[in-house]
Amino acid sequence: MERPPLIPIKGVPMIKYFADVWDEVEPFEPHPDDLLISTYPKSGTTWISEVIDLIFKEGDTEKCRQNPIYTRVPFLEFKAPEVPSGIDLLKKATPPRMIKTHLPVQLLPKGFWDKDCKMVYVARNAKDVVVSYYYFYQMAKVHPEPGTWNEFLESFMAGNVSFGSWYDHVKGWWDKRKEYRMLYLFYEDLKEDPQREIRKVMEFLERPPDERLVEKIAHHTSFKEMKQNEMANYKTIPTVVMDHSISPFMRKGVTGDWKNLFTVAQNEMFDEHYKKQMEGTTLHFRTEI
Ligand code: PPS
Repeated sequence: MERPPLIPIKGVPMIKYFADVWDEVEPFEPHPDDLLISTYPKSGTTWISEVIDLIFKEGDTEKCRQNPIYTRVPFLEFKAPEVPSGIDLLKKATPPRMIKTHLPVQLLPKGFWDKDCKMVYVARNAKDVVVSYYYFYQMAKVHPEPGTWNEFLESFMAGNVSFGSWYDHVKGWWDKRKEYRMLYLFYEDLKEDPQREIRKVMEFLERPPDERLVEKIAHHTSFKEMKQNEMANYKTIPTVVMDHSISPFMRKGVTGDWKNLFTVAQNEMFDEHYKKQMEGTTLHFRTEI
C-alpha cells in the first residue's frame, strides 16, 4: 500500500486518505443522543470503546462479539482503501450511536458542540503515547514511514505527526471539559483501577450502579482478554492496511513502556520541551503507576 505524506487540514497534519474525505466529515451532524469517544491516537480508544459498548449492552459479551470494534464504534474521520469509511458506517447506523474521533477540539464538527452530545475523552501520558505511536506508524500503512525512533520522537514533539500536537490535543479538550457534558479520563487511572473508572463511566452514562456488571466488564476488557478478542484486536482489518506481524495492535498495554525506548539524553530533552509546552495548565500526567 502507498504511504502518502500527511496533508494539513487547517494546519493539523492528517493521514491523506482521511484528508480526502474531510469535505464529508466537517459538515457531519450528530444526533443529540450520540456519544462521542475522543482521544489523541494510542491513548486507550479501543479499550474505553469496548468498556462503553459493554455498558450499553449490559455486559452481553456475545452481542459485543457480533461485530468488530470499528463497526460498533465508527471512526468519524476514517477512510482507507478496502475498508468502509467512518461516514459510510455512521450513515448506516441508527442513533444513539457511539462515535470515535481523534480530532483536536478545533476540528471537531460544530454539530457535536451545538447538539451538546455527551463526550468521553481519554488521555494518556505523552511518553507512552509516542512509543505506542511509533510502533503503530510501522504497522498501520496509512501513515508515512516513521523514520528512525529519534526522528519520530522529534516529529512528535514538533506536532508533525498525524492529528498534530499531543500537547495541544490534551490541553484543548481539557479546557472544554467544564463547558460541555464531558468525562475526561486517564489511561493510567484505568490501568491502576479499572473497576473504579468503569463506575465513573456508568455514572456519567446515567446507568444504575451494578457491581457484578462492573466486575464482568473489567474482566472482559483486560488487556489479556482484548488481545485475544478478534472483535477488539483489529486482526480483521486487511493486512495491507494493518500488518500485525510488524507490531500487533494490542502491543503491550502497560504504563511505563517508554523506559524501554527512550535514551537518557532523549528523556532529558523531552522533559525540558514538555515543561514548556505544558506550562500554565492544571493538567497532570503520570508516566508510571
Ligand atoms: S488507536 O489506533 O489510536 O485507536 O489506538 P488506541 O486504542 O487508542 O490505543 C492503543 C493502545 O492501547 C493499548 N490497549 C490497552 N491497554 C490496556 N488494556 C486494554 N484493554 C487495552 N486495549 C488496548 C494498546 O495495546 C496500545 O498501547 P501499546 O502501548 O502500544 O500497547
